[in-house]
Parts: sequence; structure tokens; C-alpha cells
Amino acid sequence: MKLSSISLAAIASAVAVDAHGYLTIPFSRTRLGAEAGLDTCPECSILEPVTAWPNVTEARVGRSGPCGYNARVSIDYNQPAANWGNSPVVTYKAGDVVDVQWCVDNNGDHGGMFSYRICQDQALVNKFLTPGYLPTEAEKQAAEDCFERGTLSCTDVNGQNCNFSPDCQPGQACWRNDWFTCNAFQADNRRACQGVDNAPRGSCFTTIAGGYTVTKKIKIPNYVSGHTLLSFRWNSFQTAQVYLSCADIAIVGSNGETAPTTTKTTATTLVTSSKTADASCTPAATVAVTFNHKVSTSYGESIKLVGSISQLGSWNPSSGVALSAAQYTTSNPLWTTTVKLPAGTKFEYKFVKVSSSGAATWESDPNRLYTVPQSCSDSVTAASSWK
Ligand SMILES: *[C@@H]1O[C@H](CO)[C@@H](O)[C@H](O)[C@H]1NC(C)=O
Ligand SMILES: [Cu+2]
Repeated sequence: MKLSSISLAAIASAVAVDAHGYLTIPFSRTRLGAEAGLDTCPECSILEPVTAWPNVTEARVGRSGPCGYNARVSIDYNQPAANWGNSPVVTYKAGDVVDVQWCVDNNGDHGGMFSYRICQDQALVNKFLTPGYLPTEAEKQAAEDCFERGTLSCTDVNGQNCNFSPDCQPGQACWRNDWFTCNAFQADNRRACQGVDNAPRGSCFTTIAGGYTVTKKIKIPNYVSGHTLLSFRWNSFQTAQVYLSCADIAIVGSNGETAPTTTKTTATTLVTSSKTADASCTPAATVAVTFNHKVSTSYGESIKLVGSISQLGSWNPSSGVALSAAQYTTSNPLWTTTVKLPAGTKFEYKFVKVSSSGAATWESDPNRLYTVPQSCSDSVTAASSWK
């Protein structure tokens, strides 16, 4: 059956289904976001409305990029943050066959096809590994094109059932678009999920109706990297949707050899962009510096950023910058703010806890030091915890 993108969009709105799926093993950035309490619907990172079927490569990824954008919680997983993207979650060996898993919500198995991909262009992938840097849409699409070229063939794994895999061509028996987890495609009266793995509902975490694991094997390509990405893409058949997520991985050679060391710099309290100026880009004059500060507070208390420059109140707490607790949870007590500052500005600062009566408690000495990076990146993140 051939459906135009218009009829696919019509089905999507008529069915009005909600939730869907994301990569869980290896731990994706999306999973880490959910476990940190920041992403309240990890299965909801959706690229829509797009043509997802039968041409599974037609959709442009837009802001979703190869790692996904969750519009519900405004999280862009293409950008490393405090809880994801800074280091590999697993190290694989080139040529090994390993288990990978995604989680589909009981409410939203939309059929279609899914694939795992590795982009072997490290320079493209590095845009997604630079702390604080948000890749542009052009960089997201360039990376996505590379991930599509790097689709890991299902048939590279001996004996694996390769239905629903882009290895298949239209017309072949394996080119499947029915529900792969539930026996209920277009048949709500026999809506019953056994799960691909025969795992019970709730075998993986989703927030809408409970998740079912979908476990497959992939063969790690002959590529070595100290830090790269495995991207998961599911093209839905039933709805005009594509689901994207990614995990930070490392790959060593088949004899254990590692990639040459990269030039990423990290420090205990500050994580700054290491992107250096190159001939092909214009250095940013102003940089949006996001301060992610972890500090537990009680009801009525607030946190301010106060420092030596006028933009930070010239050491006067009442003129300091108030942080937002919008992402604060008990397990992840995050206060944040973003301040635009001229590149190269050097300053000292501290965080200040302000009680409901207005009394200010300063962090302990010494003052924190910061230099706004001079690079092509116009945004950067500084992560810290109360001291
Ligand atoms: C699928 O879409 C891509 C991008 O628009 C296009 O280049 C390609 O020809 C399409 N394939 C088919 C079979 O229509
Ligand atoms: Cu859905």
C-alpha cells in the first residue's frame, strides 16, 4: 500500500496517538535525560510531520538532528549537557557483535522500520561532542546524511531476523510495515503486545503506557574512535513521524588499539568549549554562557550569580543574575541561567543563596574564575556545584 505524505499526516491526527520510542542500550542521551529527571517523556523525541514511509530517507532531520529534539521539554539532545554527551557510556571493539535495545511504548507502536547507524566522519560528529555547542541545522543534516551512509546492516549479523530493516527493499518479504511489537496494527480489538523479546510491559521505561524492549544485535564497524555516537532512527509507518536518539560510545580496534587522543579539555568545575578558531568560520563576538549550578535549596530560597563585572552585579548581590529552578528536581538540583558576554571577558564570581527574607549566603573562598572563550561557537556551558 502506498500512502502519500498527506494521507500519513491525516492518519497521525486521526489516531491522535501519543508516545513512542527511544534507544535504551547503550544508554542514550535521552535515557540519561529521563534518569536525571529532566526529560519527562523520553519516548516523545519526535520529528514530525514528515514523510517517513515508504521513502525512509526522504525526511530532512531539521532541528531533531541525529540525536533527537524533545519539543515537550525543549531538550536538544544534539548538544552535550551536564547529564549526557561528555563521555562514552560504553566501549565496543571493532568487529564485535553486540546487543542493542530500544523501548517502544504500548500506546505507540506505529510499525515501520528502524536502524542503527554510526557516522565515520569524526569531524562531523565532533560538533555533537563539544560541551555547550549547539550544532546548526546544516551541521545536523550533514551528520544525519553521514549516519544514513553508515547504517549498520542487519544482515551483517549471522542468523539475525532482518524484517523491518532498511536492508530490505520494497517488494521483498522482509520489507515490513506492520506493528513489530504488538499484534494490533489497525485492529484495536485485538490490541495485544507480546513484545519482540517476549518481555512484559514495563520491561523498559516509558511514561505513557509502559514500554516493551526491542533487542537486536549490531556488528560494530571497523572504525576506531575515543568518543563517537551510535544513532537510532525509527521511521514510523502509521504516523508521519521519525524517532531519533543517540548514545555516546567509544570503539577500540579489534586488537584493542585506541584512537589518537583528542584535544577536548575538561576541568573539575568548568566545562568549556574547546572549539578553536579555524579559517572557515567567524569568531563569535558575543557568547551565551550557560551556568548550570547544582545546589540543594529549600522552599523560598533562590540562587544568584554575582561577580566582578557589571553584567554580574559588580559584587552586589541585589544586582546579581537570578538563576532559574525550572529544571530543578530533588535528584538533580539544577539552577541555571544564560548570560551573554563579550568573547574574551575575564571575571571572578560566586553563587549566592538568598533566603526568603533576603539574607545572602556566599559560597566559600576562593572566588571562581572564568574567561569567556574566543572561538567560532557562540554558546558555551559552565557546570559547577555549590562549595
Ligand atoms: C527518496 O527521497 C530522496 C530525498 O528526497 C530522493 O532523493 C529519492 O529519490 C527518493 N526515493 C524514492 C524511491 O522515491
Ligand atoms: Cu507515536
